[in-house]
Amino acid sequence: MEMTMRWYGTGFDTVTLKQIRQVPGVTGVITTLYDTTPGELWSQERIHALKEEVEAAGLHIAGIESVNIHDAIKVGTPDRDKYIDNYIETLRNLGKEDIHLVCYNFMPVFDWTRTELARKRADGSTVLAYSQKTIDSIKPEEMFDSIKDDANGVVLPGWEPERMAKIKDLFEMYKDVDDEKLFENLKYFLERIMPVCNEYDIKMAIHPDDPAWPVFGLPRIIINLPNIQRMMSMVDDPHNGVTFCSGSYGTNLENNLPEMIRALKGRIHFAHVRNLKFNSPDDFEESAHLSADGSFDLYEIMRALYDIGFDGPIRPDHGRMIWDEVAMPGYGLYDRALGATYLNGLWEAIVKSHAAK
Ligand SMILES: [Mn+2]
Repeated sequence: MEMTMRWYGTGFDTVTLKQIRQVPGVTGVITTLYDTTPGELWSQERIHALKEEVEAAGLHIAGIESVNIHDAIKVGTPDRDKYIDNYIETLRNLGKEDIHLVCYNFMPVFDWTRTELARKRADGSTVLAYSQKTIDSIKPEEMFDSIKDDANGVVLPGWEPERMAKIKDLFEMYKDVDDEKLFENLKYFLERIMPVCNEYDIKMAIHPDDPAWPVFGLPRIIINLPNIQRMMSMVDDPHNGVTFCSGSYGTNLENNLPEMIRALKGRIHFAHVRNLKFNSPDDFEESAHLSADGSFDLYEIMRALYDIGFDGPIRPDHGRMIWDEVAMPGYGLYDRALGATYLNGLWEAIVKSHAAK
């Protein structure tokens, strides 16, 4: 595996490439062109400039998170082909710049959902949290207003204000889209992009829906092992794979994370590893990465990745806000650096314990 950190780009991220370079063992970044909109064509020039900036800092681009999918593609409207054409061209331009991993998601309306961005914990740190009771008591259009004051003034990925202003229209757009329709539209998209993925060896890594169940009545399909297996078999190509995100699949306690990893051998192209602390089955918060601080055994998760021979990029995921840092919720430097160091430590111990046998 290669340890990486997510970086939103100069002007968008409070964390610098220099800081990331100084986290022991981190050699790459997972980045994006944050000012592009879904459906927009990424020029090779802009990708090249981003790559040069990252490489000048002594790092490399290990993958893109995300190239977002336009709603027309997810809904399957008649104009979807023009957006898929742009997506194919973007993939081609990434391939020409020697970038071979793309993370994306197929979630309707909301990229991810949390009810709090700064829940205070006993140690004074703040974390993202989710309460189903809160979701059940508010309307989707109230969701954005309820969290935006805790966003530390930054635009959250998937929660852009201009997008949230259209939220009722978005719900209207998705009103006839159920699980079956969403699978069908995903299949159509994947079938169209696989030729360019094969030509440039680009691994597509779908990110799970977060949380891994329907929210506000919207369909959610990338939520458990049977659904991922369906997704992979309907377009059976090794380039059609997954981002294994422990914090997203883990929202559903029925998902056995190490077992899922073992079952997905060869098709996990990217890993997000973090912990969650469940206070009840429908209330969780994003704890520190350390196993003892949350509900998951991070050693078992890392061991499963080792056992399947995982060799892709991995990154610590959302971190707590600690040491008075002000940053995008979940994406401060300090706790993610602790997370990377902890995951590297687990990995070193696993590797050496195998070598000793
Ligand atoms: Mn994730």
